[in-house]
Amino acid sequence: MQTYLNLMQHVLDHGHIKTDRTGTGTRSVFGWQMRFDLEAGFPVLTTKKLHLRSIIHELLWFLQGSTNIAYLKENGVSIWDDWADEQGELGPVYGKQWRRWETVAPGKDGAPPTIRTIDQITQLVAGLKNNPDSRRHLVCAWNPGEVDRMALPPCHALFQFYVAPPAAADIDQRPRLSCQLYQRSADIFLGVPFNIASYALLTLMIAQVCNYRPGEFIHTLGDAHLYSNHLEQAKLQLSRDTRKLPVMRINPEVTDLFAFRFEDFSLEGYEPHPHIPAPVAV
Ligand code: THF
Repeated sequence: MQTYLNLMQHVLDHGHIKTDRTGTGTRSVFGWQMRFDLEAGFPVLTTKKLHLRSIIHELLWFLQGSTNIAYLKENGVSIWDDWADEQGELGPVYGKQWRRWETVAPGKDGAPPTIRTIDQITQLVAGLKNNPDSRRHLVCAWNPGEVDRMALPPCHALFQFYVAPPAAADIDQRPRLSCQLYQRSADIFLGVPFNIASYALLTLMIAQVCNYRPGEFIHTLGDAHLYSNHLEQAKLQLSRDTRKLPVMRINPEVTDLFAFRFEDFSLEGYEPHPHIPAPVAV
């Protein structure tokens, strides 16, 4: 996770001082990339303790196609509370776009047009299994026709998968599955550690259901910023040494991406430095 600390140090040293929508103020750079080998351990921060429970439930919630925080609340996860309305609704955010992207289907033979929904995740898994070399393994959460109805337009806007053939010397001769995410806006202290762990987990889950080996998670950032009220926390983290990465164990019996439950995951050997609290900018 040294690559994450390098980003943090770079933004502290070279970030532009910018205002932002939340009124908090940031130091920010534009364009950054980090790579994580998913066979080198599970990429979760060791320089502060992360709440894996929230990350797993959030991902399962996205995969259900849900846009209401009720499921999160039932499971004690509060990371989306600040953006939901009184009914717990967030508008057509990630879950909606991943599983039920709406588009107009022209009516046949003079019939009026109808609404067609696209399940991008189901199509993704089918494509990865049936046509691994395709360059179209994409999921897009940024729906320009609907962003103005979202409580928060997606930060992790677009991701792509890639299947690489094994090297001749590899003992495990299965192809390796990698994922690259384009994140338009990246809250380096609070959000980015969540986002890395979340997409790493999604890649492990999809690799398992497709019978591929985990490859890399590549995290490409647009506006990468440290909020002005996170600077002391960032410096504290930079003073800490990194530790051995834990291993994520996933119940090997699950072969349907939508059948995973919270109990199917266990993180082994996670021995981080203590948690560092920080306020979230809303
Ligand atoms: N808005 C901002 N300003 N930052 C973000 O990271 C962010 N997100 C999501 C949507 N809007 C965002 C929400 N994700 C925490 C973590 C992730 C969030 C929101 C909040 C957070 O407060 N984490 C604390 C507590 C963890 C917990 O309660 O489980 C932490 O210390 O990590 C990023 O996509």
